[in-house]
Amino acid sequence: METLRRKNRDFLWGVATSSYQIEGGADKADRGKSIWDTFCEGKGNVKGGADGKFACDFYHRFRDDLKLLKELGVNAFRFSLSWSRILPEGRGKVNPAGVDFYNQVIDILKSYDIEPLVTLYHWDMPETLYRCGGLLNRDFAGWFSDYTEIAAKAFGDRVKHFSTINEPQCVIGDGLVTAAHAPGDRLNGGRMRAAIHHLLLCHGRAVSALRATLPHATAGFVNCAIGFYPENENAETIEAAKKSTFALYDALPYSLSLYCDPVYLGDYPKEYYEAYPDTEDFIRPEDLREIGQPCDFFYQNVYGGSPMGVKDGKPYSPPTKKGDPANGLGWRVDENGLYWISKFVYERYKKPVIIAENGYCGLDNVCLDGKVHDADRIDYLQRHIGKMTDAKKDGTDIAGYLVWTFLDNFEWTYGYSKRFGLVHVDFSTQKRTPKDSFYWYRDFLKTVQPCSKK
Ligand code: GCO
Repeated sequence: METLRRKNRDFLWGVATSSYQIEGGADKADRGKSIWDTFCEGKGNVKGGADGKFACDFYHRFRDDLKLLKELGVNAFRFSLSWSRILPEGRGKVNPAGVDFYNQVIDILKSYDIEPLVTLYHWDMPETLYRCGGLLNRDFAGWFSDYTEIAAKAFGDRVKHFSTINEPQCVIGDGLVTAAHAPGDRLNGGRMRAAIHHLLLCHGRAVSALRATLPHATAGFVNCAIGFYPENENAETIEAAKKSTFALYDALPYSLSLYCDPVYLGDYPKEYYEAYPDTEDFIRPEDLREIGQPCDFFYQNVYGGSPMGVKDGKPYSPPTKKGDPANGLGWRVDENGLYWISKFVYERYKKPVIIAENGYCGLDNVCLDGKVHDADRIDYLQRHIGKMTDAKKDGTDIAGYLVWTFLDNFEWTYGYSKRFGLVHVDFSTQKRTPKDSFYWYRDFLKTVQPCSKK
């Protein structure tokens, strides 16, 4: 009972955000350009020609926004650092104004008793480093580790939890293979696989830098997955869902085990070497040791789920039914995904899981009464938190849950047309309106968290 109480007290309840999606302040105080700035300039890349130059203007409004965060009652805030705000050229000269901005954010969080969870890389690569070859250049891992060391030294006296890369699946798949995201490349074959390896090396080198600078900090890696789950609880069906979760997908860069096996188990899946013998061209023997050094948490982003069945001994995906619940992006709403993905990754990788993103995209208009009645989001959160509680009861070690996201923001290629926030943002006036889901989460948190010290 004592252990359970201690664990509950330490549980991280929060919200997650990312730098390019909320900060704005793109031209402020010597921030360097990132690949997302450039990508947004490309015609047709982002809906409505939108960009993150102003976004939620968090760069100027963080004091008020963090006050709102305090009112929400979370004990954790996940945000990412803009690498090019700290190092405008990606390496070399540090920008004191960039460091100062994050110092202020972190100080306020600490004064509110909110744990800062820092993501080092949430997709906004400094443009200059991309021009030097980006992830195709093995040196990139060294640049990432230098940047990590700078961040660790600057913020590590107050930040305990760091994660390295957000969603390698999207960094590679969306950014470097399908060209859907910045930088908009179309790599394939060995070049694509070299980029994957270099990204993993970035993670490994960053963990080394963190360990050397901050022996007490925690490190983790943030993944997304489809969330296959068994449509019934027969052992055979469970096995089929698990197998699909960790299979190498035809769309290789979106696989989970491709990245997580090297990071958490010390080597690529066997099938990877079988399918791609050329991989040895860019994997050096010492790399895997560095990539696979112990991490503290497994950060999992989860939005939906996809059932798996077994018919005549063969796995199959039951077709979606007309009218199945979906969010405003058409993503299937299915909380079983969260239960099973956390269980599967916990069983395989044996690290406490942090649900690092879970949220709902809605229409979220401000109504005549001045409020935003986002009942669908409340329902979504209830369903997912409920499943997370079940997973914990059934033995999955879950250490935190973070709603994606705090403020409506720049939703990548959808620009400002899609809303995931607990707080509505009017992008022409920057007015914030907490949605019904904000108040729901606030009231819910009062029931699960002991009163904060402050
Ligand atoms: C991701 C990113 C977020 C997105 C969110 C909704 O997981 O894709 O981390 O930046 O905004 O997922 O699409």
